[in-house]
Amino acid sequence: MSSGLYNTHKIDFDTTLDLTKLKPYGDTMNDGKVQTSFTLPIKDDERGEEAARQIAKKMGLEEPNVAWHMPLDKEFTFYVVYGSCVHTVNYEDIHVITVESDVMSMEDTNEYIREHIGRKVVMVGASTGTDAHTVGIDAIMNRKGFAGHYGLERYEMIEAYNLGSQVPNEDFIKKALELKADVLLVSQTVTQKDVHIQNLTNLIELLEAEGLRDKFVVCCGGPRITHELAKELGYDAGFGAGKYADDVASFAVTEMVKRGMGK
Ligand code: B12
Repeated sequence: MSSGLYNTHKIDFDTTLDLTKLKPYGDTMNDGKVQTSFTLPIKDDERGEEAARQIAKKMGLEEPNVAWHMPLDKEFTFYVVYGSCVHTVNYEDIHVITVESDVMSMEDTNEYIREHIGRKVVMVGASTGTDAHTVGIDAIMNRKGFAGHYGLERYEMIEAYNLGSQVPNEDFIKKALELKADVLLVSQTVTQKDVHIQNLTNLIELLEAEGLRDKFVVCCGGPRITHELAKELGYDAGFGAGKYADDVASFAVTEMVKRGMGK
């Protein structure tokens, strides 16, 4: 079964891969193949297909192929286009700021809290400001959790309070004080006109104005949130897609201990 085919492939892979000129991979190294989808506000006919091809070319796709199109309405059409991306990026030059704590399991986090904090940690979460999306904060907090990761309500050593959505920042802070919170968890989904930035900034400004910023570990999350953005806005950490209760719990409890909020 030793496969000459795979060996050859491996050799090609290694010799043609240039990480300073990184491109998408489809079938062969450096072919640049990508699939993209979009909607155009036009009717579904051949002229529309040509418009989709031309748009794809302007997006940097060579030999675009409209693989699928369907009318959404009389004057709106959805397109799926394949093509070869002509652009590259220098992967060697890319550096990102990420959350640095190790991710612990629920059991290990409970044990860590028992050992280093010696009491239950209070975490209060909400989707704040105008944001009505609850699924993200529920994924982090609800007992059943999300995608195989239990939520914070299930952690024996965490008292988790999920305040729901559209919680004004003032009410959020008031409730956090009432509950003697250690950790604040903010979810922001809608990014239209940068409303997430305004909501997130406003919370930090209010905390600072009341001299409360250092009292809490403050984390935010949502599909457009990166750790880098969160830090820029004055948060301790930010968590985006693919992050779960274990990520934020591990970060928050180790941060508490670093800041002397433990035993
Ligand atoms: C469901 C939904 C709704 C529902 C929400 C119902 C509810 N109870 O939540 C309803 C219909 C109400 C809704 C309304 C709107 N929506 Co909406 N909605 C969605 C949809 C389909 C799914 C979002 C979702 O549930 N994702 C699943 C969760 C699990 O993912 P997540 O939020 O990213 O969470 C994960 C991480 O980000 C992270 N996380 C999230 N929060 C936190 C917090 C912390 C502390 C941590 C650690 C981690 C963390 O952990 C989670 C698990 O990994 C998305 C499209 C999509 N497919 O994503 C649009 C979408 C988010 N909505 C959108 C829009 C525009 C709106 C409206 C403005 C539409 C309108 N014109 O009225 C309104 C806004 C209302 C408001 N004031 O907020 C846009 C946002 C676009 C943008 N760039 O801003 C999207 C992307 C759709 C689109 N393509 O246009 N929406």
